[in-house]
Formats: sequence, structure tokens, C-alpha cells
Amino acid sequence: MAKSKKPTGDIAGAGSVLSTISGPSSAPPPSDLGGPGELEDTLLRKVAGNQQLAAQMPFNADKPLEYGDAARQPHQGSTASPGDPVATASTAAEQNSSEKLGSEPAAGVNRLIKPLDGARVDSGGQVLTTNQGVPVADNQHSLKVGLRGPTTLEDFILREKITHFDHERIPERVVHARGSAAHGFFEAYEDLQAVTRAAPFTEAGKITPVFVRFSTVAGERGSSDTARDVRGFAVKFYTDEGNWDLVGNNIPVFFIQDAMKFPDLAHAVKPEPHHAMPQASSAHDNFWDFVSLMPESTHMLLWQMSDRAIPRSYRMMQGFGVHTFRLVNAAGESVFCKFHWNPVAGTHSLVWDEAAKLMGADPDYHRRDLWEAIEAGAYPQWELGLQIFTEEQADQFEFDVLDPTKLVPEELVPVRAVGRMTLNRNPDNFFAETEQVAFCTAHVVPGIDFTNDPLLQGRIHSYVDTQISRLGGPNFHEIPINAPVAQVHNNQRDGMHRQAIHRGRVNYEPNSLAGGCPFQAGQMGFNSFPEPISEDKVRGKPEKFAEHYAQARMFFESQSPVEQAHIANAFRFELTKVQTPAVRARVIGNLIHVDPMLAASVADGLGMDLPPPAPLASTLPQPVYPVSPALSLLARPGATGIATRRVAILAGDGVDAAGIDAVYAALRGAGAVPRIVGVQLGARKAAGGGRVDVEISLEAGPSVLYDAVIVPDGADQGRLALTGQTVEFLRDQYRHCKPIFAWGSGAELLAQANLPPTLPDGSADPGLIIAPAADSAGAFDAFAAALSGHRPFARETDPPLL
Ligand code: HDE
Repeated sequence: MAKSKKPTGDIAGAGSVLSTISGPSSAPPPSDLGGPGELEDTLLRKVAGNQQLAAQMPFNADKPLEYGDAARQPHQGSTASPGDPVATASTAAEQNSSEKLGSEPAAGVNRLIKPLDGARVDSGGQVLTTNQGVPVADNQHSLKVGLRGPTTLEDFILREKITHFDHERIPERVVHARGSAAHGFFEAYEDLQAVTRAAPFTEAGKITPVFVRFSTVAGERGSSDTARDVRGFAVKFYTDEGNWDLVGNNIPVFFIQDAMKFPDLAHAVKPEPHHAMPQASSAHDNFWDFVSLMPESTHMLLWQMSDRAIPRSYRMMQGFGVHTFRLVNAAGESVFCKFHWNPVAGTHSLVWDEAAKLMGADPDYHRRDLWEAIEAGAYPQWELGLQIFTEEQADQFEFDVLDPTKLVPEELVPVRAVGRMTLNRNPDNFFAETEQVAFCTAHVVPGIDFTNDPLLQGRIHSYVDTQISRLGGPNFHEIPINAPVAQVHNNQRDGMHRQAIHRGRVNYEPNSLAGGCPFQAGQMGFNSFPEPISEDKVRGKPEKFAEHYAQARMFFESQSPVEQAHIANAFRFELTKVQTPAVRARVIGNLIHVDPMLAASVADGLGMDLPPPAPLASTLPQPVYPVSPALSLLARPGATGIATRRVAILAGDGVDAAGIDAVYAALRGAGAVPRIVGVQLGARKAAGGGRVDVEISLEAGPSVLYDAVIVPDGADQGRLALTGQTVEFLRDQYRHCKPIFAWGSGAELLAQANLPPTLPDGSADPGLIIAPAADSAGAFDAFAAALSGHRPFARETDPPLL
């Protein structure tokens, strides 16, 4: 029985404090509850403190500020401070602690906000348990009635394990399902507060953590990385003012001009609904049927048919915010902005035949490349560039900056480098991080705002919405990878899988019972740019949106001849797969407006007569854009030389081991990744008695996995020379325009594979480096120079010679 305690003060009304309904009208609270328990004192302090807090707000002082001109400048919400922290607690019993409850009341903080290491699990030295923490005695067998008898329903351990397994998949992303991601940071070069108050740009050297996911668009989660497709380039900045998601692509324009058409576009490009084919490819009738009826997609199609859509690596592609955004400074002044990510490694691509073969040889090619580069410390980097322009400048442009099928040429508005992003850590767990990360264009921070681009406007809705079914409810922001580093405080409480346990009784605003908290931020919060608009409510597009071809023409004219040829070939390939001649004709009818020679070449490649040009939708004069050199992939050779480039060194019995050792060391010294490739694993007897260990076989590591090949002296001897795989390997290296370095009798192997010793016009092939047996070291620099130049395309013919 509890010890009795003498009341020390006035206990009138104590019964009301001990109840959860009703109480005296205006009597002061008791000074003692008169009972035996110590907790009673805390309860009294809580109830009295709550009354005292509420009384500090006799009315809503902020109400008049919600109307008229006063509302234009949002005010900070009024608050009152509890004299006693227990006043805002949920329960007076919060002082009772346990190993589960912890002992600290969480006044004024959100304890869910913590670094990811607070969620990381390592089971080293730990016993296996159920999800309830019960140690599992036997993880080999289900519980049976006799060794040969049936399994019991009682086996909660088996059932828990299988039930979890049964539910381990979540819906894949409806687009961009296939992707890979990494952690890193963004470092600002300078203070940009003159144009934006956005947190990552407030001072030079400021570091903001990021998580970046790259993806293809059309393929399903298990599809191949090297499909011809647009690549997603989504960056989550964990800023100190909340999360900012810049959800971009590796192409600066888009197919459509209005969110209303996005489901049609996605349906058209995804596998056709009747037989679910083809996987991860736009080369089918539905896609080309749709886009040929949507001439505004022509500009994007030129990019998609270019080598941009088959990047060599995620690390070697640009990223773009696509839409025109607004930057807003602390004074509320706004400018327009386009976002660019420029890779430090330069922009480099595969060739189509190589990309197609890679889909079989290594469907994880880009995922592996990103993972391996980061594991090796060759951290991928991009410079963030801004094209900043005013609304008045935008009014002078020949295109509408709200039209996402148009870009702002760099010659018109230069790109200003404002910071650098480095990816320096792979995720711990693919599902928890890469799969569960939720990028949303609605995630902006003060200083970044939207424009009325009708595609962007629809996206603001779509991304939050899709996460609700993909991640199972409205609390996806609490999943560790999605949680901001900034504090999160609001009155949202319930919903599936809620993690946070809120202290206190208040889940509404305005309130006085929590001293007005959390209070509205006013000027320091996100405040939408007050763009004046006076228009009719309509469905439609502005007139300038009707011009569909001039920028496609600019893009095509800005490409090198090789890039132009690849574009024509890609159209030919995709339209060959199409089965409906009328669809092919419509595509070419649009291409005539881009470049008649391109249209003629594609028509010729399809064995068709040139159809009539598509009628123009615009009656306005056609803009004429100067060539924009920045649009060619060749404009960005990169600053990392041969680092991370994969080089095969063919080795069989009788090869020059000393020569191999020297180039191997030279390649590693420059950060490249050599691999000794042979018929099968095992030691090969080198010339002069040494040995060379094969690292991967021709079968497991075919040609497409490497950026270049080295054929040492002696490689023409023995089994290596006799196998069809070697010939295929060398021919693919040649056909995919990769540098080839041979010394001594290695050159014989090239001849055996019938590689042409010169370019088709008889001149020297800059990608073919042949050295005498004694001078492999002397020729290495020439090889490294060819490799850092990516591909000697001068060798290429259509159709290929080999
Ligand atoms: Fe997306 N897009 N999109 N998109 N998008 C999604 O969101 C959508 C558009 C982009 O790595 C979805 O979480 C609409 C343009 C990337 O997780 C979905 C419209 C650009 C990613 C969605 C567009 C993009 C997505 C699917 C037209 C380039 C992957 C799953 C109004 C600027 C993000 C998800 C990641 C993903 C909708 C157009 C880029 C359904 C409605 C333009 C990089 O919400």
C-alpha cells in the first residue's frame, strides 16, 4: 500500500486535475493534489502549466494578418513559452523511463532527424532472431509432427520468415524503374545570395549532402542498362532548410509540352499492352505512332536518336533540370534559371552495336561502372552550371521559356559554374536507399521556385502522388533515405507506417495549448513568388509553342558528321523495327523540316520514297538559330584522361610478360583499369620463362566490356590465336572504334582477324598503335592519348567493314 502524505497546500479542485473531463470555472488550480504519489506533483505542474500557457494567448493575434495586403508578406506565427517543459508533454508519466522508452523528454526536437548511421544495422557477433527479437534456435527446419509428418500452423517462425518474403517487393516506378544511386556532396563555389537565398548557395565552400539516382525511363526494374533511352538524373540535396530535389534528365528538353500528355507518352513508349513487348526500347510502332503525331517531340527525338541516349557511363553524361525554374533572393526578387550538370569526366557514349551487345554481356553495365568507380575512389564529379536570365530577356527570345521542348542556347545565355558535386559513397543497401528514395519535383526550398511551364506544373503533383502507392502511404518522408537533415515539425500524425511519436496533445494550428507551436515561419519560410497573373481560365498552349523544328535543326546542325551519321542510323534502326509504313512516313515527314538530307538518308535506309513534309502548326516566321557547338558531345572531352578506362590485355602462352607488366603498371599509374584476358583462367607461360595470370576469360569478359585492347608480342601464338572468340574480340574492338595497341608479333593477330591496317581512304588509323617488339613502352603515350580521346571514329563506315 502507498504511503500516505499530508497535503501541504490547497487541494480544492484536485479531483478535476486527476480527471480528463471538466473542471471548475475560474478557480485557481490547487497547489497540491493531496494524494500519496510523487507523479501527482508532475501532473499538477502539467495541468497548471498548460492553463498558464493557454492563458498567454487570450485571442488569435495573427488573424488580422491573414487578409488583404497584410497577407502578401506572410507573418511569423505568435508563440508563447511554457514556463515548465512538462506543460506540453503528452503524459505526466513521461518521467518514467525504461530501456525501451529512453529517459529524455524530446522537448523542441524531432529525434527521427539523425544521420543515416542511426538507422544502419550490422549483425556481426549477433544471434539470429525473429523480427520480434526472439532468438531462433533452428533456422534449418520448419516445425513438423514427426520427422516425416506435416508442418504445424503453430510455426510462427517459419510463417514470419515466409510472410516477410512474400511481401518483399514494392511496385516499381511507373517510369524510371531501372536505376542506380550514390551518396555524395555538393560544394558551392561562391555566395549566390544576390540571386537566390537557396540554402546550398549561401556561402562559398558550403557543403550540402546529396543522394543521386540515375535511371533509364522505359525499361522495367530488371531491364538492361544500355538500352537506347533518356537517362534520369535525379539529385536530392539535403539542405539545412529542407530537401530540394532537382529531378532532371541527361537531355535538356522533353517530348511533350503539357502534363496532360504524359500518361499517353509513357503508355506509348512502354512495352505494348497486348503482348508486353518490347522491353526497354522505343523501337516499336506505338511509340513512333504517338510521337509522329506529336511534332513537338521532334527536338527531343533528335537527342534521343543521338549518342546521348547510349552513354558510356552515368559518370560521363550531362544532367539538366529541363524546365525553366525561378531563383528568388531574400528581398523577394526573382530571375529565371536553367540547371546544368557538366561531368568532369567529359561526355562520352557507346556506339549502338556495342550497346546492343552489352545488353547481353553485362545488363548491369552502368550500375557496375558507377559502383566500381566509387569503390576504387575515382569519385565521379559534375559541375553545376546555371543559366540565369530575367523575365525581360526571356520575353525577347524567339521561343517561350515555358516550353520544355526548347532549350536556351548557351551562346544566348552563358552557363555559370556555381559548384561541384562529388559522389563518394555507394549505398549500404539497394532496397533501403536506391529503391525507397522518393524524388519529388514538389520538394523545393526557399530560394527555388517554379515557373508556369505546364509540364512542370503537372510534375509537382505526380511525384508525391506516385510515392503513396509505391512506398505504401503518406509517411514515406520518414524512411531514412528520404528524411531531411533539417528539423521536421508539423501537425501531421497518422497514416500507414508512422514512425514519429509526437509528444504533447496538440496536432492543430492555431493552438494555445502548445504555446502556438509549431508556428508558421513567415518571411523565413517558403514563400511562393507572387507572380501577377490576369488571364482567362483556358485549356490550350501559347502561340510560340507551335514552332516545332527550329531547335531540332539547331541541334542537328551542331553535331559533328559522325554524330549526325549516328542519328540517321538510329532513326533507320528504330523505324525498321516499326511495322506500319504510314508511321514511318509520318516520322520522316517531320524530319524533312529538321534537315532534308537527314530525312532523305533515313527514307533511303528504309527503302522508301521521301514522303511530303508534315504541315507546319505555326504561321509565325521560323526562328533561325546559329550553330551551338556546346550541343556536340565532342565539346566536352573531360579532364580525367584515361582514368577509370577499362583496357583488355590479351594474353596466351608465349606473350611478352615484361612488356605486359610495364603497360599494366603504366595504366594503373594513370588510374586506368587493365585486365589480362585469355582463353581461360590460369597461368600462361610467357616468352622467356615467366608467367602471366589470366584475370578473366574471353567468354566471361567479351570485347564490349573494355574501352581499348592491347595485343602484346607473342599473342599470335597458341590457343589465343586459334579461337573464334579472339577474332570476334578484336573485330568488335575495331568495329566499335576503340584504340588498339599491338607490339611485336601482336600485330600479326590483328592481321589474322582481318583488321584493316589503315583507314578506308588509305591514311593512317589514329586509333591503331603498332610498335616494334622492343618499343612497347615508347608507344604507350600514343596509346594513352588515343584512349583519352575516347573513340577514333574516322575508322567507322556504314555498313561496317567487319
Ligand atoms: Fe518524371 N516521373 N514525369 N520526368 N521522372 C517519375 O516518379 C512525371 C519528366 C524523371 O530516380 C515518377 O518516383 C510526369 C520530365 C526522373 O526516382 C512519376 C511528367 C523529367 C525520374 C513521374 C514527367 C522527368 C522520374 C515515376 C510530365 C526530366 C526518376 C516514379 C508532367 C526533367 C526519379 C517516381 C528517380 C520519375 C511523373 C516528366 C524526370 C510517375 C507526370 C520532364 C529522373 O511521378
